[in-house]
Amino acid sequence: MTETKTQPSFDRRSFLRTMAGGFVVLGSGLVGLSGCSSSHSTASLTLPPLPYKLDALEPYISKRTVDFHYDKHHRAYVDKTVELVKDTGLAGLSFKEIMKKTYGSKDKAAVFNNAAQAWNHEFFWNSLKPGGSKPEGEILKQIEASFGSLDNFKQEFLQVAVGRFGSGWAWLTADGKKLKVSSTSNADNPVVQGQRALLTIDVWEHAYYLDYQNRRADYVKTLIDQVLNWEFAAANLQKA
Ligand code: MN3
Repeated sequence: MTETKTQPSFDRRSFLRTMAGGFVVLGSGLVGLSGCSSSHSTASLTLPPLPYKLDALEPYISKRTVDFHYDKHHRAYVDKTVELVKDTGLAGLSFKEIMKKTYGSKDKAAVFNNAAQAWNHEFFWNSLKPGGSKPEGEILKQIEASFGSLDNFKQEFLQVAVGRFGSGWAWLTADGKKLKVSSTSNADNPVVQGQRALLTIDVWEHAYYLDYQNRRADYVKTLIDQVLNWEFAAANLQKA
């Protein structure tokens, strides 16, 4: 177990995750790194694997941006949530359950912010697909019924994303079968507001600054045109 010399990057990440899990075990007062106890209560709160390679979204999002965004920002929200729920009644719940339970609670704002950001980021990675995709079938029908045309949807989605002042998220949501675009501030999301999310774009500066500097509109338009995961959106719509 101590021989971890030349790991490829994915294995190195798995190893680091294992290490992080070990610290959790230590932190909760159990016995050391070897005690990979199945009973420790934050087992479900781990950084989910990125659904593609770090460079898979190039040239639209650079490997460097994805590396920082996933391995630093997303990981920090996960780790902070684990730290904050340790030894509380929230330990053992998923990020989604934690964000729903703490939404609007003043004394749990930090827990909400971190758990919701962990959930938002996993949803964001799944909202993107290397090589892109096109809406087809039922979801295309609903896009056209709700926005008039796919081009109108793209324009409205771009506008809400660019119009969000400060940090936040742009969303495609479903209200029954009716589709809408909206944006939320900071860690907030449509799910805790009782809506169904289909797709999201992260418009925090950390999502685009290395590649696009202050040009948020260029970043959002590029994602909309090149890498949205319409199969993920369609699957989310089917659950509606
Ligand atoms: Mn982010």
